[in-house]
Amino acid sequence: MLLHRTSIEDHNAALLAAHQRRLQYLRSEVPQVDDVLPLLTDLQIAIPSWALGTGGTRFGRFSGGGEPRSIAEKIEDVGLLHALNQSSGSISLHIPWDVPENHASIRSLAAQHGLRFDAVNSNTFQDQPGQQHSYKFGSLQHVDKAVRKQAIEHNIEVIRQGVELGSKALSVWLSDGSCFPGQLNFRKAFQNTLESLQEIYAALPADWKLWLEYKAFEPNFYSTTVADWGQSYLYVSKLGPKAFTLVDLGHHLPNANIEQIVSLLLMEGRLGGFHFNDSKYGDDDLTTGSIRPYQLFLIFNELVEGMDARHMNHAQDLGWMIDASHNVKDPLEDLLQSVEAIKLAYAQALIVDRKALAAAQANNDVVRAQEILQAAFRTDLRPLLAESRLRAGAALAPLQLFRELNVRQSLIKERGTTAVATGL
Ligand code: LRH
Ligand code: MN
Ligand code: MN
Repeated sequence: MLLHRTSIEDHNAALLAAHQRRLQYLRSEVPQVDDVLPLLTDLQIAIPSWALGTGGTRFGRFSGGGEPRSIAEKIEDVGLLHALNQSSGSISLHIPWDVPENHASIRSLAAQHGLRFDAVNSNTFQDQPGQQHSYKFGSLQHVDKAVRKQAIEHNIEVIRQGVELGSKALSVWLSDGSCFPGQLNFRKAFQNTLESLQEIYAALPADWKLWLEYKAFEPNFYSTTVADWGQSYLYVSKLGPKAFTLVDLGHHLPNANIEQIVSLLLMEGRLGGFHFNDSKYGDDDLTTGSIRPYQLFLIFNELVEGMDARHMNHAQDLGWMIDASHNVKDPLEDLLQSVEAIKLAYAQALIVDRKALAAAQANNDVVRAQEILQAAFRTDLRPLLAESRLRAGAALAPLQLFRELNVRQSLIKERGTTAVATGL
């Protein structure tokens, strides 16, 4: 389904007067509004191909229908999101859930929608039909060299696919670990994993990055071989300058101080980027900002401060991606909500009075420091986001327009109700 420009223009025309009223008020309250606008426009959030269909749990899946059946349809869906918000300008493929075949035509379809290819993700956490060795007891950590070799080769193949598509990063998440004490020699598992990663790293093109994700538990419930940021940091610092730690917000033990982790990784030049989602209990993969929006803001607060201190480009120097799953929502609506929440947290962090905060910190004025942060967090910057969309040619209210245009019904008509999503 293609979105016509006129649909967006008509929608914006109808909402314009109310929008301008709100923006004018915001301008009178927040002097930095016009400095923040271009930064907001620049920030693009990658959409994972596996989040475009309805998710599920091991207990079941309830598809809402109209799910993409091919890479082309996944690109079309992300194109639709991008047309609505001009903030979802790339797609991240997961191989072999996605099997890119005709690279040139996939690339040109993406370009037609104004999209590029974000990181490519490898998958050595599931066995694929016809695969010679099983990953039941791990992949890059495996006690059997032949299994490790198979997993290394898969990662190198994923890099090759990514090169064809114009990706610039390989994202590695390992489910490797153990379910019971005694199952694994931790030191050997670490060393095997490191050696395997070194072989993959050696195959990275010069302008590529390797992002190593960590996760505290699941599917292994006793140990994970890349369990936390410290372990990921250890691997990436041993690998070399093109390796970075990737922070998936849902991959921490309860109550972890993620903003502090982010700050230190950034300080050490080892923060690769994010998988945004939200979590109440574990790797819940809920809509970003739906459970702990203040935490999200605090993460962005560290990002803005830390990136500025290192003179980094906010939009380009880190990977920004969603990694979510939607069991009861329309996936596209959910993704629109996540992008909005991410950009809102970013905007709030951008208006923090940094000079005043530094002064409060220098004076140990704890109350003032809290007031400064919460003043930014509690400012309603939604009109600012809407204005950045308006200027970029997107919809003032993407979710509203998505519903007004009955997008899901059109997709169901076009693609049917047969459930097709792959992935978790
Ligand atoms: C693992 C994970 C990782 C995978 C994705 C499907 O929980 O976060 O990023 O690639 O989910
Ligand atoms: Mn993830
Ligand atoms: Mn996850």
